[in-house]
Amino acid sequence: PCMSCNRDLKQFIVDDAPPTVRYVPDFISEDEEAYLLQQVYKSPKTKWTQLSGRRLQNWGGLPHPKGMLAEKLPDWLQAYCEKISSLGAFSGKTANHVLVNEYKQGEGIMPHEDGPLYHPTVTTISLGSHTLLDFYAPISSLEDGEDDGAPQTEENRFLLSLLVKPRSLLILQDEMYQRLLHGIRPRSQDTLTDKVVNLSAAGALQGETLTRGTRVSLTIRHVPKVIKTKLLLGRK
Ligand SMILES: O=C(O)CCC(=O)C(=O)O
Repeated sequence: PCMSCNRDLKQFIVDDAPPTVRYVPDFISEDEEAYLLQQVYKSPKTKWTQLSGRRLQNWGGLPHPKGMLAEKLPDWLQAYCEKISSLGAFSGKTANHVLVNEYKQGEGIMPHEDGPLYHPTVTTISLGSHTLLDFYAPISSLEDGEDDGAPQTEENRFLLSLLVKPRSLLILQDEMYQRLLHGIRPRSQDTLTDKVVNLSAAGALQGETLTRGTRVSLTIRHVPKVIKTKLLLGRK
């Protein structure tokens, strides 16, 4: 692993969020963004799965408790997996799985956890549009009388948002990955409040209203448990 990398990434830590958020603005250039969007949209139609509120491409294999039957990543994704991994994001391992999500204006994703099949780090490159990634406290398991009686609505569990701009890299670990849920509200516009904890790092101002367009995100992760196929023998 790259010894200087953790230090290099330190300057990108978002101090006003729980541990640990790194936000790297302009991680890729406009040319790279255009290239990646071109690759996403020239993939076979059959790579897309339509879900409610978004569509996605799965690359690298389907994560499974018994192990992921690994599939070779296309070169255009492998290059970014290696680039991000060389920063030390996956403690020396190389990312081997990518989800491409496409959100049209007004679409989103329900609050969820990413679960135990991944090394507990998620890295995301955003293309095409900004979004707000919202974070929520988990539903409390406290018994009657132990809680404060407030109903556990989504609104009450909402904690903070991160503004992710196009071409940025976001790295979530620790409590932000392991404990909190994340989601994207299905909205066409975002007004930035003091709940957006990385405003200055993202070069934005409180009170600003941003209009969303179509956003494509590359969610790049490491799946530790893989079933190696014959074709992959000899790969690292
Ligand atoms: O688009 C994003 O940045 C979030 C994607 C996500 O949460 C997921 O695919 O599980």
